[in-house]
Formats: sequence, C-alpha cells, structure tokens
Amino acid sequence: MLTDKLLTLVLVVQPGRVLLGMKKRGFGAGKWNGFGGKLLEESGLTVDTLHKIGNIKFEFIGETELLDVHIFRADTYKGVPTESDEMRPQWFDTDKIPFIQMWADDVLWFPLMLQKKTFLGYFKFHGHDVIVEHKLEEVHFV
Ligand code: 6OG
Repeated sequence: MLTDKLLTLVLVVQPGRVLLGMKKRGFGAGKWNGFGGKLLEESGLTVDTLHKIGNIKFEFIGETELLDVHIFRADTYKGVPTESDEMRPQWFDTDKIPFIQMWADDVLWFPLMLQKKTFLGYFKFHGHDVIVEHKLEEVHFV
C-alpha cells in the first residue's frame, strides 16, 4: 500500500533567471532544486505571493511512500539569498539551468513553469536517477 507524503517545492522565477539551491544533505543531496517551504526561510528569503503551478506525484519502485509534491512559483521575494546548512542558493540564467545535476523530472516540467503554465504529473522512478514511467499534462486548475 502506498501512503502519501505531502511536500512543497517553491521556485523563485524572475525574467531570465531562476533561483535554485544546492541541497547539501538529506533527500536529494547533491542536486539543485527549488526550495521546500522551510528551506526557503532558511535561505534568508521571504516571498509575498505564491502561485500554485503544479502537483507531481512521485513513486519510487520498492518504496511505500508516494511523494505528493505541490509546486509553487514566486515572482518576487525579499531578503538576500544566503547559504544554510541544508541549501546553497544560486541564480541561474533560464538557458543555463543545470538539469544534469537535478532530479530527472525537472527537465520536463521546468519549461512549463518558465512559460507560466500549470501542470499535473506522475513519475515512477527506479532508484533516484531513472524514470521508468511518467505522465505530465498542462491543466488550467492545479
Ligand atoms: P525535504 O527533504 O527537503 O523535502 N522533491 C523533488 N523535487 C524535484 N524537483 N523532483 C523530485 O523528484 C523530487 N522529490 C522531492 C520536494 C524534499 C524536497 O524535494 C522535493 C521537497 O521540496 C523525485 O524536506
């Protein structure tokens, strides 16, 4: 049986650039990603408005937890991106996003995010690197 684990992911997106954090420990360590709600605070930032842009469910073969990740976009923020024990923030030009050092699903949905589209997805992973099955669709309500 699969149990759902709810998680959030926040991407700060500005014209031509996106803020990512290098996850230093825990789940996804060694990968660039958006920020979990808590990690956004830890990185020295606050955001005013979060736009809900997506929901992706991740299944990992052999594991019983289904990650139910709710994805938000922030267009403005306050504060200075600051390294914490868990995350090292860095801006990337939108044409130089380091997909090779990111979760394999990101290359598929980042283009939708950058076009301000909203989407629903499901990804089944074998280990942490290989996608064996996926669905991704643009929707108008997330
Ligand atoms: P913490 O352990 O930091 O929560 N997350 C994923 N993000 C992407 N882009 N792809 C995935 O593919 C992900 N699986 C989880 C959700 C982990 C953070 O990582 C995100 C959370 O923001 C498998 O609390």
